[in-house]
Amino acid sequence: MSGGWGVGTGGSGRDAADRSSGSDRDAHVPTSHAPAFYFLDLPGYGYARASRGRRTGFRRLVARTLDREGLVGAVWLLDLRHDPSVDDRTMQDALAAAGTRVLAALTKSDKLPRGQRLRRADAVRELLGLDADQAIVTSARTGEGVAELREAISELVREEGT
Ligand SMILES: Nc1nc2c(ncn2[C@@H]2O[C@H](COP(=O)(O)OP(=O)(O)OP(=O)(O)O)[C@@H](O)[C@H]2O)c(=O)[nH]1
Ligand SMILES: [Mg+2]
Repeated sequence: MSGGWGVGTGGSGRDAADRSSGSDRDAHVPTSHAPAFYFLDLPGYGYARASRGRRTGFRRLVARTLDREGLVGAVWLLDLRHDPSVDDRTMQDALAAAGTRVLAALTKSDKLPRGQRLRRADAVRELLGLDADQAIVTSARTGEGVAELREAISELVREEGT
């Protein structure tokens, strides 16, 4: 597939809460309680064509990433136009094995006529066994679904912090 995938982590959420309670007490400074988080952008896989060494390296990178303390979930970028590839299935297995929460961003919606987008989304979602609210049709070109994706990520991060 042509999409990479990113993983959000929320390791510093508690630190932010600790800091703000201190400043609240000492100086009555209004503080933001927004949890801090960041994204890791993993390289695209396509490793069916890569050397054995690179495949092993990539598998380790994924395993280590999914094992990170404070990992909130994975944003999995999948091209809306294509059914999941063998590599996608391998990634699905890794995500399932690690018990990672997944948001699927079904990308490049601008490349499909409007009428086909939801149909394709349902097909991909069903092939991957994802719930309706786990898959979001997006386009970096038109911005379709980007606000919704942002909100879904915020929700994941918020849930992790409670
Ligand atoms: N039309 C369209 N093109 C897109 C969209 N998203 C990404 N692209 C294009 O697809 C190509 C690849 O995008 P990248 O974001 O580099 O993909 P990637 O999977 O991160 O690539 P690697 O990190 O190299 O594996 C670029 O030419 C982007 O401009 C989209 O929503 N619509
Ligand atoms: Mg990339």
